[in-house]
Amino acid sequence: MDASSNSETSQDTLYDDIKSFFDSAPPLKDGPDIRGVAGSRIVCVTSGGTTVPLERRCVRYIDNFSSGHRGAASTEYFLKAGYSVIFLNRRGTCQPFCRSLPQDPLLECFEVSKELNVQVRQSHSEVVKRAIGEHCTAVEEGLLLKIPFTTIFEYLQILQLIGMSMKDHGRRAMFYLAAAVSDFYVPWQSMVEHKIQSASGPLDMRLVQAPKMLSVLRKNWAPTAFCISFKLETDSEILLAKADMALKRYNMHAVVANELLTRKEEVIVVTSNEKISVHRGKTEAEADADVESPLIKLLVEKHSAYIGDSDS
Ligand code: PAZ
Repeated sequence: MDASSNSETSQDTLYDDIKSFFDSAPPLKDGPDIRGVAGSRIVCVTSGGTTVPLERRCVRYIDNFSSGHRGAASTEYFLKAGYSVIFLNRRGTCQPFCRSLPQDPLLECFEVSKELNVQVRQSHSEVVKRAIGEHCTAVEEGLLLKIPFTTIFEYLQILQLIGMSMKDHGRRAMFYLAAAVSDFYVPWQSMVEHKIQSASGPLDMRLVQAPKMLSVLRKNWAPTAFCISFKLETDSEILLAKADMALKRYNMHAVVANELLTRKEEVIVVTSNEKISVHRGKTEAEADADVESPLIKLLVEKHSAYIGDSDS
């Protein structure tokens, strides 16, 4: 067998795996409707981690560490840069415009006035007002659409629907795939219906590899969109090699490489001809106090060059 027929075979296997994933996944309750999203440039920001259910009537699931901070902060910077954002986010993780809110428990942020009106405590009122204002404006003007997911089944089905409906936006569409998507999962058809019983002894369960959807996103769902994926590692020795590999294998326009412990301080943007290290500012007051600020600035420039290339 020659090299080209080898790669055709692995491509066929990938398509079979993807088909069987979608055919067997529990159908979505409601599909997303992105028609109301306005604006000339549009980005789909994915955020937070997917869960892997172990039972159909799910009591137990595998989860990961992702807080959704990267996706929420990036969404704010994309909105500032004039993009419309589809924020595909894990339920219960960080939301845009909420980062500055007080960490106090909800009930401690409010008080009841003498007239029995509920009001935000004076100490919190400025940040709460700003967060509500910026959030409402973005949603009401059709610039921010938030779509929640929990499981890997929901996430990949919704991503496919968004991908296919972004086709019309051509090169003006971007995918910014910061979600931490499970590499392994239990196929729906081999998952037990009811809660796994401990009386049956040690748990022996087979997880299969999740099909790599990035290549179909690029090739079939949204072939003209500008695609940025993320690569997280805990071992700095392998990080850049893995990011390079992902760039080539999935034909991404850029891969953002980050390490678990330093992900809020530094990321490295890997493209086919450069590796650019992006840092956050040293003080809270600086314009780039979040690493997402200079990161989004850089990616917006690269996206503009990509759109410009096609215009010329
Ligand atoms: O969500 P968060 O702010 O806690 O972390 C962000 C991140 C590390 C999940 C993201 O930057 C990332 O690398 N996502 C891809 C992870 C992966 O390699 O699957």
